[in-house]
Amino acid sequence: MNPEAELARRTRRSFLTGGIAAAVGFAGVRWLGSGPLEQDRPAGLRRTLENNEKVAKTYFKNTHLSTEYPKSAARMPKSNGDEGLGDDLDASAWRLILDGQAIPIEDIQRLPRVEHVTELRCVEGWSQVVHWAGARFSDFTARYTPRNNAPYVSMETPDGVYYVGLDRESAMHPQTLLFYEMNGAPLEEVHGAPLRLVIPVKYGIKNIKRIGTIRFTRDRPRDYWAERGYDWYAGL
Ligand SMILES: Nc1nc2c(c(=O)[nH]1)N[C@H]1C(S)=C(S)[C@@H](COP(=O)(O)O)O[C@H]1N2
Ligand SMILES: [Mo]
Repeated sequence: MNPEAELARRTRRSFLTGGIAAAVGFAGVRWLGSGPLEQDRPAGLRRTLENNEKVAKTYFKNTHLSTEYPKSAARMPKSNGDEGLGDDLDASAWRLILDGQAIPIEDIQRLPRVEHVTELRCVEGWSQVVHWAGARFSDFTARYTPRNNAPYVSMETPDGVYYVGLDRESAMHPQTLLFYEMNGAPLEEVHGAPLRLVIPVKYGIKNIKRIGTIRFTRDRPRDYWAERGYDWYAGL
């Protein structure tokens, strides 16, 4: 066998072995309480693989989606919080900064457009159903940082005055959008133009307006409201 073929064969083999080891590891818990192992191995293994699929599907089902409402229920929320919106926006100069890339708004608008009607919930006790349209954060990530698997995401306004820290799982949630339209109209400055985050699995404080910089981080990022006594996770 030539060296490439041999390497390919070994890689395939260790991949398989690894997969089986993982499956068996999983099955171990079940097998502990379910009697004879030896004769049962092929069937057991088969069951395990079926079990893994069930676990994956259950997990998928459990991925909590925030309630969606009809478009007719959407209204403009009051403008609440203007930290980091102090300077007049120069829309033509704005770029989203990510890992040394400067991305114009047009590039984000070219990503698949996604809409949903969900509730913005402020920790102060009010909420408003809003119709948002933009790009999924997960689509943005796939396009601009395809191999990044850092556990946290940090987002800051261009002036660095307002900043949020997010766990990767919530950032990658299918309803988390970088959005540029609100209730069918271009996003207004007071609501975070040119680009803002909607993350329905979190309270309003995490829905940062006028995003300037995005970073993927190993350590938990600082967070404006967490530093002022609110819960860092701020999940709903
Ligand atoms: N840059 C920035 N984003 C922000 C805030 C802020 O002060 N500055 N306030 C947050 C809070 S507390 C809420 S409830 C929502 C309010 O969004 P709205 O003004 O569109 O209703 O924005 C969030 N995003
Ligand atoms: Mo808020």
